[in-house]
Amino acid sequence: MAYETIIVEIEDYVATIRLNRPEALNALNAKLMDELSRALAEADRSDKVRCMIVTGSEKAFAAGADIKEMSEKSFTDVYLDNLFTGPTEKIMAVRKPIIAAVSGYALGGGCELAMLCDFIIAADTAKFGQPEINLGIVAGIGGTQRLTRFVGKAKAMDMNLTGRFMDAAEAERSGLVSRVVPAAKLMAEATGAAKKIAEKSLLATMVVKEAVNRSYETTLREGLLFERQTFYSLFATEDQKEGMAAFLEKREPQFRDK
Ligand code: CO8
Repeated sequence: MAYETIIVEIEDYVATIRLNRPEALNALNAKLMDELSRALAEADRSDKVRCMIVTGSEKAFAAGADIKEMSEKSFTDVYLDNLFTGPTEKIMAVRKPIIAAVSGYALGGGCELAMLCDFIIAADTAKFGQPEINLGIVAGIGGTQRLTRFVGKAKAMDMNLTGRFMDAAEAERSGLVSRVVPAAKLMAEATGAAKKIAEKSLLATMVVKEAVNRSYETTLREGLLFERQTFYSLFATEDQKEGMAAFLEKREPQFRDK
């Protein structure tokens, strides 16, 4: 499918989706959010894809929602349009793992988009922030909610109230990102991680995503019950037999997603 604001490449069961509005530091306009969410949904359905990467440019993952596009809108417009809600819900519904590979600015909606992915690998140049406060608004797709769960109240308040940026080292210390690598190695690192995930049983990687995300939505006891049921249920799969047999026979497993 042809897109105007993103570039999609599929190789070795990994779909890499690059945000591509260089003239606006990949600012998220309605078209980009629509195309991105459609591309992710399509990759989710494709049997050629087992893991996805969302990335931007060296200078910017995304510098936030498109301020030019938003500036003319009224309450009625954004409320009736459900600004970004549809695409956000679509991204949340993706069941295969998504890695955000972040270089440069990940601000406002850009930081929130990275957090909508399953984990973030950052270049040492990455800068995260929720500077909406400087525009007289607040975060709209997770900057006060997901960020608080990821980095804790103190830093989430600080970032949302002052609008300051967090560099890659602080983001790693705070639990916002899983790894930080030199900028030149970002895509190799993200692709390596995605290929590793793509080699596993898809059933198991999808269950991991569902179970970890469940931990944010429920109590520990309910989450543990959910985990236990999913653990048991994977014993009904051929991939469990194959994974364990391969270990015992000292060979690589051949998972068939069955
Ligand atoms: N929207 C539109 N255009 C942008 C944006 C943006 N968010 N960010 C940068 N641009 C454009 C600039 O206007 C500029 O265009 P031009 O060359 O035509 O003037 C071009 O990109 C390059 O930007 P700069 O010249 O500013 O580059 P600098 O290197 O000097 O600065 C910064 C980089 C610091 C990233 C700076 O561009 C900046 O502060 N950008 C805005 C960051 C921001 O405030 N982001 C939050 C936006 S609000 C938001 O995300 C709300 C999310 C709500 C979710 C949806 C609700 C449901």
